[in-house]
Amino acid sequence: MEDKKTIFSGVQSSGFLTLGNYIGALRNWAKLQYDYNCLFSVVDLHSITVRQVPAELKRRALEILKLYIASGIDPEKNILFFQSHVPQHAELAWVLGCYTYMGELSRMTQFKDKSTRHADNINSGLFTYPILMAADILLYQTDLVPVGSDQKQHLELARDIAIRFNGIYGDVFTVPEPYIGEVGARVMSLQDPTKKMSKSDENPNSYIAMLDDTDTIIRKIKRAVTDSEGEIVFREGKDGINNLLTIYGAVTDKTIPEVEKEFSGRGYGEFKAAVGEAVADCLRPVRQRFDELSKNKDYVEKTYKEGAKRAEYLAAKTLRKVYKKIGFIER
Ligand code: ATP
Ligand code: LTN
Repeated sequence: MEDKKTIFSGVQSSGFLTLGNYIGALRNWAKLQYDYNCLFSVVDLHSITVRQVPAELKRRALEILKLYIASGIDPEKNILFFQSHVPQHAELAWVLGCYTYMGELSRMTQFKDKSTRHADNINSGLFTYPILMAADILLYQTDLVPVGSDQKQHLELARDIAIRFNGIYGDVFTVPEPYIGEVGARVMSLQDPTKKMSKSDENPNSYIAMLDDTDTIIRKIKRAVTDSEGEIVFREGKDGINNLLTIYGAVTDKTIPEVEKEFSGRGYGEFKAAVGEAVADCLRPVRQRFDELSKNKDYVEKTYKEGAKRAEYLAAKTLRKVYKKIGFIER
């Protein structure tokens, strides 16, 4: 690998990727590929902490990998792979679990959230999830991890585990830092704009899927919850309009004041129609590249097989070092 800093990130294969994932993650990752060595994984092992239908899991995982490429992440410049194809993730997770305290895991807010939402399936994977995430990151001697604010606590734990391990055995792991790029817009739900737009939301009208067609996008934006004031300005209490202003700004590369000026004195109907068109224009090329990739199965397969090979080479190197330091007999 070239002498650049290493970046690792991933998305779980647990639903359709949304406009939020595109604006908050994929689109930004594509900009990092020139300055960093990047690994982007579809973290399928993570997604089974919540029950998945096998055929759907398979379809979604492949869809996400294709969306990475369609968003402009070049498989030649970056390592794109499925987490389940690189066995060292699960192996290192076991090891790291022996250096993580129950108390630390109990404090994770995602565990508290998800165990409330899935009260009928509070499995131990849900509890140990952050250990697997730490393994993902530490296996590649990752310097920087681009994640949203909801993942900061998990990243902090990965750092604590790395520091603890290094404290016992010497410098084994690079201690990762969160990567805070340009302020990434946070896209909110179209139906409840106080919540973030989420791929696991039950109501499909609350999100724009990256693969929604133009008519669907326009219809969903038209139905977005706003207010009855009729003024297109970014202001506290106008969560729906603030969200549409943010979305329009993000997809057209304009600032909020520019957008406010553009629509000053115009009605919500006209504004929503413009936002719908702009979002559709932004996602159309991604969808077209996605459709082309879908016709080219061999290329996609070659990409993830090659990605797994390159990832495994790096992962095996770290795991060998870990086993040696711990005192396991060498093969
Ligand atoms: P889930 O709803 O299943 O928890 P999610 O849609 O929140 O999933 P993640 O897999 O947790 O998506 O996130 C993948 C990446 O996309 C993260 O880096 C996250 O910060 C980013 N992201 C997700 N949703 C949004 C959003 N609404 N706005 C901005 N960025 C987002
Ligand atoms: N937990 C993350 C997904 C994830 C991840 C990672 C992100 C799993 N392993 C390693 C960055 C680095 C999520 O739910 N967004």
